[in-house]
Amino acid sequence: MTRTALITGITGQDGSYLAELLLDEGYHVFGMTRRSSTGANERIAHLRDRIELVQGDLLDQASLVEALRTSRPREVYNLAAQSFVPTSWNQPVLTGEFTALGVTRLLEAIRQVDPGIRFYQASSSEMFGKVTESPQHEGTPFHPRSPYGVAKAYGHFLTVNYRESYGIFAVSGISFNHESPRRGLEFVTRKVTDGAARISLGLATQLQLGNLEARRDWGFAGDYVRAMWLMLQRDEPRDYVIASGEAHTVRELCEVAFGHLGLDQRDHVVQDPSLIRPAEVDLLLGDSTRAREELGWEPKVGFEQLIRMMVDADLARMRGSRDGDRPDASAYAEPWARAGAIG
Ligand code: F7E
Repeated sequence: MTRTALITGITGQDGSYLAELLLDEGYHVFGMTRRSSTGANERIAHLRDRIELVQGDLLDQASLVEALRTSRPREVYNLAAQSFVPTSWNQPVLTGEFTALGVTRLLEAIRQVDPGIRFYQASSSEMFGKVTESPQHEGTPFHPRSPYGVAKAYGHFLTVNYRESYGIFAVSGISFNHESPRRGLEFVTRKVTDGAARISLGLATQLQLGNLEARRDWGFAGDYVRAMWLMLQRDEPRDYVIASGEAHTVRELCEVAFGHLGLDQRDHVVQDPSLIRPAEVDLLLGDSTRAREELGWEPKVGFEQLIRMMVDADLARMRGSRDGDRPDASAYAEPWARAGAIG
């Protein structure tokens, strides 16, 4: 019998990779999308004839019930959120509505339509925030440092609570930063790989960044969606940390990206104080022993390989556009990568 899954946030980076994985596994894939006048569906354009889209919005309870009734999924992956940390200071209430209360609405809809649905909540290492120990694992206390981190902590605990209260197969995957050529341009990895490629082509000379000393545990999004899927295939629901187990500074990220193009980041990267966050997460480093042992999961793409892959993709995209009519590569920045996307 064909298994059916519903993905919220299917137009985002993770949604598109997860849809590919589930299609490969033989699933019937539904994606929930919000109505928008621009319809930013580029990341799933290549899948459009293989997936079904249903309209729904995490802000609208009735639309979630309807999306579940239409798709009748066995598994629901909640990947939708306001996911950009700096925006969460400008729009803290909206962030809470999508990223925190949206989880309640979706779980309530599941309870109403079919409590047998298996539910994956995309939780975040941002919940650890000002870390009390390193590396961070499933038992490490949370101290979120942004309205986004706080909202994710709510979503995490609500997922645990609905499992404990109602016996729903609901799991929280605590993913550390995960990147790819499909990452939005506002996130630091993609900003750096895009900036380095642009500079190497003579389209820019400088790249303005915030805190270069922040350390993150960066992995490849394509590896992380496999862990999400594996979590819902277990006999018992349990929460897992998904991480590479390696931390690098933003400066090191710049060194790898610029170095791959034969450039020295010191000649191009400048610090812009306006990009420093009101409260920073200085270090995130994950311990995914539980996922490795119980799910048999391990990441396949390492940090340097990931960054080089992203630089190559940005360069290819810009070269492709340069060979065309338009001389300005920025005109070809993929629309989803323009700042402000939710997903
Ligand atoms: O920042 C520093 C910045 O925006 C990483 C989201 O997917 O992962 C992501 O959240 C670090 C921070 O990701 C710039 O201060 C320096 O320390 O790429 P980011 P994030 O905030 O860690 C977690 C796991 C999520 O759940 C989130 O949804 O890089 N940084 N200069 C900069 N960051 C940005 N964006 N831009 C800069 O110019």
